[in-house]
Amino acid sequence: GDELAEVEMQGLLTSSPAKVIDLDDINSVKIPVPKSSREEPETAKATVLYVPDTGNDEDLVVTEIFVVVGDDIEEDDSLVMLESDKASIEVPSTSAGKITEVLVNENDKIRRNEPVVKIQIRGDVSIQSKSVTEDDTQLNHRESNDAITDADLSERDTFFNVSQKAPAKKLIIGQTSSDRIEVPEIYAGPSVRLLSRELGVDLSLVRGSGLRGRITREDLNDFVQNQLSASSKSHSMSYEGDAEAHIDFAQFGPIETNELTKIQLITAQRLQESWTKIPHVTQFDDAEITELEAFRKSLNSQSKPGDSKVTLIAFLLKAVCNVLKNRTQFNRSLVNAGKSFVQKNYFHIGIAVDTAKGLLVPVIQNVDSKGILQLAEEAAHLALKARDGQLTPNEMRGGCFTISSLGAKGGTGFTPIINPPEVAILGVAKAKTQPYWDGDGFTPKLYLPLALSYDHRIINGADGGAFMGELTRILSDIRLLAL
Ligand code: CAO
Repeated sequence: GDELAEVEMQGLLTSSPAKVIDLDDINSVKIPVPKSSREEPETAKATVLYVPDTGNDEDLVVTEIFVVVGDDIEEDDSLVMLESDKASIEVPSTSAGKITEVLVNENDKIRRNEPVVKIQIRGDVSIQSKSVTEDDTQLNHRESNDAITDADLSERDTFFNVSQKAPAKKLIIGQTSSDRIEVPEIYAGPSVRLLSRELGVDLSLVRGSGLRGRITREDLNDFVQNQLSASSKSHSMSYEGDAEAHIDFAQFGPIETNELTKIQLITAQRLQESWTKIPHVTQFDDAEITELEAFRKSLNSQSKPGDSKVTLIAFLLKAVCNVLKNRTQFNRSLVNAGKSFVQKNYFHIGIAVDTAKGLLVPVIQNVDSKGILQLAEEAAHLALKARDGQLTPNEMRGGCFTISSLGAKGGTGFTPIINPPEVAILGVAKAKTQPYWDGDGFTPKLYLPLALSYDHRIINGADGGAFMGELTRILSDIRLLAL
C-alpha cells in the first residue's frame, strides 16, 4: 500500500523452519547467508560479497550503488540497493576493508548468489571469523528456536537489509522459498534511513514521491517541516506541548491533580485564542467618580425594602453604552478572515462574573434603552443566575462589549483580554481616594482605575484615547448621561 514502514532485517535463512519474530525485536537481528551462497576468499584477506538468498530466484535490479573502488568501508556499511517486485533490499558489507572491485552497475539485473563487490578485508581473517561467531551467537540467543545451526553460522559472511511491500505486524522467516517475509514496506535509501533515525522519524509515516513510492530526502524534509508547523499550531491551541506537563511536581512536595471544569476549559481555550490571535492594546486612565459614588450611595440610602441595590456596574454599563454610540469602531466585529467588519447598531454589553465553576459573561441586552435602576437590577439578577449555574445560552449571547470589574476584589489595574468576536473590553480596578490639586489646595477625590483593551486590527490608539476620554468624562459628571 502507500503507507510505508521500515523494517531492517539483516539476512534470511532458507533452511530454517518457519518462525515468527516480533518486529520490535528485529532491528539488530543478523542472519547468515546460507551455505549455498558461494563465498570463497580469493586470498587470505580478500573476498567477494554475493547477493544473499532472498528466498526465490527473481531478478533484482541494482537501483543504487553506494561504494566505489578504493572506498574504505566498515562492517555494515551499505554496498548496494537492490529492488525486486516486492521488496527493496539494502546489502551491507559484512567486513571492514577496501573495495577493490565493484562487480555490478546501476540497473543491472542480478540474482541471488551473484557477486556484488570484491573487498580486501582489513585485519586478520581469524579475527573476522571470531566476530562473526559472536554476532551469530547473539542471533541464536534471540531466536530460542535452534533452527539455525552452528554450521550455518560459521558459513555466513553476508547480511542484508530487506523491506517488503506486504504490510504486516510479524516477520516470518520461511523454511522454503514460498514462505513470505511479511513486513511493512519502506522504500528508501540508506542515507534517508540514517537521517530518519537521527531525526527520530518513523518512515512509515512519510509518503514517498520517488519512483514507485521511494522516499527521498526531500520527502523526509517536507515531512519534518510539516510536523514542526503542525506541532507549533497545536501548541498555540493546547497545553500538550507544555514542558510543565512532564514535571513531576510530587518531587517538590504534596500535590493533588484536578481536572478543569468544562467552563474553565472553554474559557481557557477562548482566552488563549484571543490572546494569541488578537493584537491587544491596553490603554489606562482613571475616572474621577467622587460625585458618582456620592450619588449612588444616596440612592441606596433612600431605597425601600425590595429595591435592588444601585451598583457601580450599572453606571459603567450606561456610560460605556453612551460611548459605544459615539465611537462606533468599538461596536464592530471582524469577519471574512479579517477583511470585513460588521457594524452593530444594537448595544448588548456583557459583564464578567466569577463563579465557582469558572468565568461566565452574561449579556445585558439593549443597554441603551434601559435606565440605571433597571441595569442594576438586571446585572444583579444575571450575576446571581451565573453563580447558581442558571444562565441560559441566550443570556450569554450577542455581546458587543464586555466589562470586567474586579473593583470589589482589589488591585490597582490589570489588562483584560478581549472576548471575541467583540473587539474591546473594559477592566475596572479598585477605586481609591487620592489628593487632587485644584490650584489652591488639595482635595480628596475618588478615582476609578480603568483599562481598555482593544483589537488593534480595527481600533487604533487615537480611537482608544478618545473612548477613554469620553468615558472618564461621563463617569466624572453623570449628568452627561442625560444628554
Ligand atoms: N472600586 C471600589 N469598590 C468597588 C468597586 C470598585 N471598582 N466596585 C464595587 N465596589 C464595591 C461596591 O461599592 C460595593 O460596596 P458597597 O456594598 O459598600 O456598596 C462592593 O464593592 C460590592 O460591589 P457590588 O458587587 O455590589 O457591585 P458591582 O458594581 O461591583 O457589581 C454585580 C455588581 C452584580 C455585577 C456584582 O455583584 C458581581 O457579581 N460582579 C461580578 C464581579 C466579578 O466576578 N468579577 C470578576 C471578573 S473576572 O474577570
